Amino acid sequence: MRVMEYVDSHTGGEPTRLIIDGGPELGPGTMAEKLAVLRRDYDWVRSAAVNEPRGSDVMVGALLCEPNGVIFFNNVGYLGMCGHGAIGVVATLAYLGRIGPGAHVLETPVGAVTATLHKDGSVSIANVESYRKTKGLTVEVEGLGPVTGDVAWGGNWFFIANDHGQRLELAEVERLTEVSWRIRQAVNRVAPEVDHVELCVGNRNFVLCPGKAYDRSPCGTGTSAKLACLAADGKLRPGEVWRQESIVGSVFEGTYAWAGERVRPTIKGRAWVSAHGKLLLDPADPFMHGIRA
Ligand code: PYC
Repeated sequence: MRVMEYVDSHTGGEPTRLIIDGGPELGPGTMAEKLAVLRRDYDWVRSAAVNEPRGSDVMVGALLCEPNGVIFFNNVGYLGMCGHGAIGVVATLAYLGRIGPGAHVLETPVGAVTATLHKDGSVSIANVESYRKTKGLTVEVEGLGPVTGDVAWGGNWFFIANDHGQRLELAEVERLTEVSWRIRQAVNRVAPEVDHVELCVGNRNFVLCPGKAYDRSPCGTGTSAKLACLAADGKLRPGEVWRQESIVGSVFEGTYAWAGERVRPTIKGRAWVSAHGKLLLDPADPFMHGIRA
């Protein structure tokens, strides 16, 4: 029986499952190299931890790589960075008594981020440098017509659209999911790197993640990409607070500082630890490695 100890948390409603013991040994090397080993040799760990029957499509997993590395993943693959997940990791490490208030560096496959645990339990993530790659890309979306948006990097790749004609209400998530999925397919014909779609109305957003689950949190990397676009358009000053609200009503506060032509976003939010347990992987269980499409 293989046993993996985990702690679950949620950040603004979006879950993070951090594997704290029993994960694979990924060897020496950079976090990008460790991710390559995880993907090549131990993808079943990802699937066992987040896919049904032990997880669900909504679950974002994180593998702690001692001393301070973390690799994020989901139902279909791996994430470069994950803002809500990083906040969840910090809340979990605090719950375990491994860290206290102050600044802590987390290494991710796309760069180091600095996480500050505040005394009130909230967490600020100084994210990787973010930027807008393409302004005003118009794609023809099946059943919807032309949709225009920006392609931007915030630790993951986003297509961010403001003029999409959708109501951003929780009651509409099925339609928003379907529409965003079609937008992504259209965008991927010209921008294959994009794997998150972010629909905005003012400060509110709906983010569709790579595996077709929507982000219950305001999406930390999505907020970072949005900040990069606001900065590029001169619509938000450095240090000015942007309150990004998710489709379930949770909020991240974002600010940025210029870093050359890119921005360094800081995202503030709070996570709550919700479970602490052991995943039991019995080799006789036909779904030991989770249900994979
Ligand atoms: O918070 O960056 C984020 C995120 C990415 C995917 C789900 N959440």
